Amino acid sequence: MRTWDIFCSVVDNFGDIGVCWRLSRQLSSELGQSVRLLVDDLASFHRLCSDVDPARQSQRICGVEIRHWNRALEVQPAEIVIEGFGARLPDAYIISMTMRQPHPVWINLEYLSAEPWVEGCHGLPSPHTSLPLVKYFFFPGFTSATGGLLMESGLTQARDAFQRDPAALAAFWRSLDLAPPDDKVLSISLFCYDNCALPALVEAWSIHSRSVVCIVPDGKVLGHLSHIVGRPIVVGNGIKLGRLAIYAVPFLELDQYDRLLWACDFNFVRGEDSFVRAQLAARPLVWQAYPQSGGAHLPKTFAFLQRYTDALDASARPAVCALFDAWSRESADIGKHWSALRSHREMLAAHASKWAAHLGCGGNLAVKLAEFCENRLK
Ligand code: TRH
Repeated sequence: MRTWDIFCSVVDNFGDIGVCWRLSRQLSSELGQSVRLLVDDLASFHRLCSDVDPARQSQRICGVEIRHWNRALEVQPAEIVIEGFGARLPDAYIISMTMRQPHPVWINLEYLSAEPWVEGCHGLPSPHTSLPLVKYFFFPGFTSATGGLLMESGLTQARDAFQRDPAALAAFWRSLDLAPPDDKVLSISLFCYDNCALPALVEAWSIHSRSVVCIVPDGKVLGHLSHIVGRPIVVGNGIKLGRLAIYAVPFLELDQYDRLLWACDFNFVRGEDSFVRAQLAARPLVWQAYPQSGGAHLPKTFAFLQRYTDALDASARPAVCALFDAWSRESADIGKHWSALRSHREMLAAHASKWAAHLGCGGNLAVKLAEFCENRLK
């Protein structure tokens, strides 16, 4: 067993803490590691995990020691130090790392990308400019030459059992205060950044050939949706617009959000963690990458699409690519691309299952990370 410090700085969203918490839980509960998770924003963490008490400096949940990372933080470095997404470690902590023998293995856990260059950069060392420390870049990814993806054990079984169990599904919908959608209704979850294509998408859903129910966890998008439909949409209520019903639900706990992805026919996701979880949900998805200036997020989107559609029947490929493209570029043409998908629905559902099964081929991130660090500590 090794000791780990995982530093997480919550920037302006939930992906950083979502990933760091998932990783911490898995290292502790499945790999028996001693994990300390240092988080600078416990209030955001609380939204994903209600057991977290934002007022406490130190607490233990699921075997993980959680510390509030504030100015007062004084801790001795662990054997393995993870910098989640470039979270800048305190200077005093870095100095203490030089005093520990052997020096801790220092990892920068990077953002996920399907781009091919990731394979060449994964695992590269970066010696500190003035101290006898080396930082390694650890890249999540989709191939065995990368760090793989976070996947807790038992995930597939839990997901399959849930998706095959009408009683579990019905109980889940009822837990959201919603009636379980019948087979004729297309259920969609929506989690996205501001997107100028949203009005056109809402319109397409409102005239869809089947009734559509769209579930929206609490967030900024509710304001945009309210503006589009001209009525306030707040948590706990819903509105109807033609064939579309929109329901706002609370921001769900991490594991409940998984269930939402498992329960819906189609998921709109964003960023990094919801994107991976939607793939693991074995349901068709549309992804909005974290928008970057100058469209730097677009190559990320296309690199993923290339992998995702590679094994998809050629007849459905253009429709999927066009929909991703329209959503990523925030195009008002999205409605026609949404409609074009209709004839491929069954094929897409089957493909989503195959893709989810294939995701394991790149390896399990927590296991690979632990091996990587162990090899450097020996
Ligand atoms: O919140 P995000 O936009 O996070 C992003 C990305 O990580 C991006 O790479 C980073 O640069 C930026 O933050 C700063 O999207 P993401 O990655 O999908 O994270 C959302 C997390 O919130 C994920 O762990 C799932 C979780 N979640 C819930 O627990 N409940 C919910 O109801 C919803 C909608 C999400």
